[in-house]
Amino acid sequence: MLVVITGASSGIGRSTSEIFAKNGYDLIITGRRQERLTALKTKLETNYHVNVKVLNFDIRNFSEVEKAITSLSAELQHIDILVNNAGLAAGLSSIQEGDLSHWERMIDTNIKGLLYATKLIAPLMIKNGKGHIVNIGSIAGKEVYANGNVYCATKHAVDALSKGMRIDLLAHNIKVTAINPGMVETEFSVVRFDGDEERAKKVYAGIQPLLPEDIAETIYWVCTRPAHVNINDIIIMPTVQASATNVIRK
Ligand code: NDP
Ligand code: 8X3
Repeated sequence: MLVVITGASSGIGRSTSEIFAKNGYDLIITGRRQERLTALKTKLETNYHVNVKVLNFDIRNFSEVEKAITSLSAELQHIDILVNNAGLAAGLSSIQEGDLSHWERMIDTNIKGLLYATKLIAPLMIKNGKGHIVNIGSIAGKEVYANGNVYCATKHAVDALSKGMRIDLLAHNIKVTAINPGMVETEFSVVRFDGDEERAKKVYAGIQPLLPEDIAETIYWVCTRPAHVNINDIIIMPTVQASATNVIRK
């Protein structure tokens, strides 16, 4: 079995790579930070004796993604599972004060990047007669919160695309699952606040957030249901979080 995980250099993607490798799956791991991906490949191949291929591309650039996917050998084009995980929030500002470059990064990564990977990999699954696509949405794709405007819009788009893909790929025996986490402690908030680690730490102060491993286990679970079962949609939250903004802190 072969799994493609986008955004495997950090957080949820890295943990997801670990759990699949531990269970004997071969992997294609992607991201921009080549050194991290190479180190992860070495670690997973050494510890779990699986094959790991690194693809280094910026998911916002269709021709880079296309070049990487079409360069795969025939064997590596037999992709069983695609985890569309690469994504980010950039900024937390009102709509009138929002930064255009933040908006473009989020739209280009979370919506267009997910579409690019899917457009290139779904036809390979169709050729193989089966497949499973797991889209990482967010509680921000189910609710909207103050200053979350464009990030929430991109994750609402992921919600809509997951539903649309499920319909379009139904005839091709391709499962589509959306997983929508609440707060997970990864590099997410450091990226959101343009590298401000102190501000990022405050997001998780006084709470036990989800760990990337929690999401990885959920992804692995949905991908290991029997052939006749598809999990359409999951919202997974820390116990201390009831909605995007209702959080109990110590
Ligand atoms: P991290 O910042 O830890 O990881 C994000 C990953 O996405 C990195 O591997 C990064 O790789 C990759 N990525 C980002 N931009 C690009 C790009 N332009 N091209 C290629 N890869 C890219 O965050 P998380 O693990 O938390 O985020 C993973 C997903 O989970 C995202 O879609 C996020 O929206 C979603 N999510 C996160 C939640 C949270 O609270 N953490 C909650 C709900 C959803 P690199 O920088 O090497 O390119
Ligand atoms: C990440 C969770 O609440 O910061 O998708 O939007 S949140």
